[in-house]
Amino acid sequence: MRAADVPYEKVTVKNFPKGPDSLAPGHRACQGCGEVLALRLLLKALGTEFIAVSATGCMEVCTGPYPQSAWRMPWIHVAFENAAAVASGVDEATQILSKKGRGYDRRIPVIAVAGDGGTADIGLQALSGALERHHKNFVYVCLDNEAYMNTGIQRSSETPFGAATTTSPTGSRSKGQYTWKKNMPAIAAAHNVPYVATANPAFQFDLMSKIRRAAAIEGPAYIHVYAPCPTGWRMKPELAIESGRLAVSTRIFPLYEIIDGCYEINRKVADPKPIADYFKIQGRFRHLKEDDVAYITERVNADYERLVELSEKFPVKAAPQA
Ligand SMILES: Cc1ncc(C[n+]2csc(CCOP(=O)(O)OP(=O)(O)O)c2C)c(N)n1
Ligand code: SF4
Ligand SMILES: [Mg+2]
Repeated sequence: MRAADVPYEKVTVKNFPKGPDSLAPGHRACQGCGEVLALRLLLKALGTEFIAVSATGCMEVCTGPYPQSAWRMPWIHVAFENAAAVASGVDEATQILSKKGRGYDRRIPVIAVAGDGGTADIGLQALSGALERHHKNFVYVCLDNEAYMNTGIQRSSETPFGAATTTSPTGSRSKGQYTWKKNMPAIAAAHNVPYVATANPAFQFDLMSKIRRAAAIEGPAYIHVYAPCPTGWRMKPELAIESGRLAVSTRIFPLYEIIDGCYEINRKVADPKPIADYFKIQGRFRHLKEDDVAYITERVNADYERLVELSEKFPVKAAPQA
């Protein structure tokens, strides 16, 4: 079956999952952390019928200080670089056990979770292998807070152009990060996987529906999640959702899906807000001048237009009616 035709239950106001959160309260994330909010919503959408694998990073450190765990399902903490390798092994093992009548009598999604450093930098090789091998029940979630936050805000290949971090500082010789974000959704899609999506906790129903869709599709899936980090972004803790909304309305972080290689933009932005609105609530961009912002705006718009072009040339098509 085409991935576009696989049925799944969207999350709406009416059917919002009830019951206790799959991520227990009392974890140690910073006040206003958008990354832990995204994780909580993702797990809530899935319930507890899955197996989770986490790379080292903020979410693992905050939720699993030995001997405690906030994860209310089987959860494996692995090294920084190998969440995808371990999750793919768990997927194969559960399938073999099931075939032998010693495992589950239904499909069990295996969800690998890692930060941007654990995904786009050190874990990229393991992720590429897992996507290429086409594991059936494998879903990979990158929580992108745009730096190595757990170890003190070092730049990663997902840190946006111009952002200040401790290793891309500002000063007379530097304007912060000088490279553009690595395009992880495009890299994942290049492995010919059936499902790739971007998501954002400010759009909670969209985010929760996407993880359900990813888990329902047979084959590897990749979701790249915008994860606002007030501590690392030098932002007031109450602004994580506002920054998420602005990331979409300025076109900085478009919401889209790539299904069977076809593109769908989930929130079209015909008339984008000024990127300066997004930058002014985050201290990491405080040093940027008007011409820097104009330079970034040009690139952001060009990237968005390319996405629009792809969605027009290769649209996700509904299945023909029988
Ligand atoms: C091989 C290895 N190198 C470095 C570290 C130290 N380390 C642990 S977490 C981390 C940063 C994690 O960054 P990211 O994946 O973006 O997750 P975040 O904390 O930002 O959510 C680093 C460098 C490690 N645990 N293992
Ligand atoms: S450093 Fe950032 S991502 Fe990590 S727990 Fe704090 S707010 Fe969340
Ligand atoms: Mg990070």
